[in-house]
Amino acid sequence: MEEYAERRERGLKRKKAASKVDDAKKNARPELNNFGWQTLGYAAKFKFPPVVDTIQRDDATTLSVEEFREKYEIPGVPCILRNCARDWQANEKWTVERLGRKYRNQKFKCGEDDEGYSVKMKMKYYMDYLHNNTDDSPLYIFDSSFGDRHKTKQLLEDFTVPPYFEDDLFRYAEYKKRPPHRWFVMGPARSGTAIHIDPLGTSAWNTLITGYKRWVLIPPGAPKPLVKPYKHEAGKHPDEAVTWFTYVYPRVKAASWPRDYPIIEARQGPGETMFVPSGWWHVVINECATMAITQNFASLANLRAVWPKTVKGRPKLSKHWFKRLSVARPEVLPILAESAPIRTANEEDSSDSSSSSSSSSSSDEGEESEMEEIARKCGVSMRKKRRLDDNSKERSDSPCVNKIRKSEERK
Ligand SMILES: O=C(O)CCC(=O)C(=O)O
Ligand SMILES: [Fe+2]
Repeated sequence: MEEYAERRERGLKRKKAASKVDDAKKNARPELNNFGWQTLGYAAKFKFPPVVDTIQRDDATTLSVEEFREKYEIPGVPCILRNCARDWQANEKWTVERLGRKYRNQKFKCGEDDEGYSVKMKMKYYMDYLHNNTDDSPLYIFDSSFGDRHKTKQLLEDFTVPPYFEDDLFRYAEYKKRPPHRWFVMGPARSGTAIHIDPLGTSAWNTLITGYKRWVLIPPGAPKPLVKPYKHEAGKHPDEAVTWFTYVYPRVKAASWPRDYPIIEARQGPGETMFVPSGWWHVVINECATMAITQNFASLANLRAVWPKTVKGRPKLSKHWFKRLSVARPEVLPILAESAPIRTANEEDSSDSSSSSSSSSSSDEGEESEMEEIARKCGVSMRKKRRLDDNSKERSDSPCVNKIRKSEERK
């Protein structure tokens, strides 16, 4: 009798997990409702290509910050650093079993719905999914707010930012205003990240704690149509790593691949930290269940790329960041001025029409302060714009930009 009750209990729990997983799947990928999640049979058919590893590796116990800058960051050379994570508690704590148990009732983001809102799942249901799914391209936990939630922020104690990446210039922005910058990443075999360039010209580091990841990196400047699956290949999984490895990987390996864009391949193992420089295309697929931590950052080496993209894509943030940087790191102002996007005549306001050398010229609006002039040269205007009508509201306040911001989270 006892046994029957236990079996019944287990059966009910399974059913509940299955229904929670189903709900998340429906919200995250509604386009698969009719097509199905296992239609392509990848769980049985998808073969990881033979291991090729052409990335440079270096040892964090002997590589100085200055050497890292000279050798990798400034020239924009990807590398894998060993031993950055040697002392991390994550090495003991982040096993699938332990972490799955400790955070079993906490929700993690595993997708986004059509409106751009997070789709979340409790860890205990995701664990069931991680072990049992046979999906072509499984749901992937990619969570940027674990550090802000009371019950999951303890994860922050399990790792530290390696010294090479400490000088993140976005840290000068108010925490709530800065773009999402760190992600807890977990997923089963075949999950991964489709080919992309990280947002806002940032660079990234990605430390793997458990499992193995396959990476392909393609140099900046490679045209999008060259690195993405063709339309007829994309099917129902246009933005999935499995699709890339099925259709595009054979092309990047072929003799016809343009010499201008030599690819780098890597098989990242536990304890290894991948450095992805600004502007590099990259695609990642998990060979088995993996757990990783990744952060994006702005630095002296990539600021020339990050600043103009921030001014254009996040005007309000750029203004705030400019103010903070000019107090905390005034030495970067020449870099901002040098890399500021060129403004079209439409974007110039009347106060801009006077030449920069004649800052003494005054107008009805009053004189331009020295700081205002520097700001203008950096591509931001410190002057309050007069509101003409409702449409004059900052673009970044509109709901559709919120959506863009949300999807920016998935690097
Ligand atoms: O671990 C992954 O899936 C790759 C994530 C990524 O693109 C990154 O860390 O920049
Ligand atoms: Fe990325």
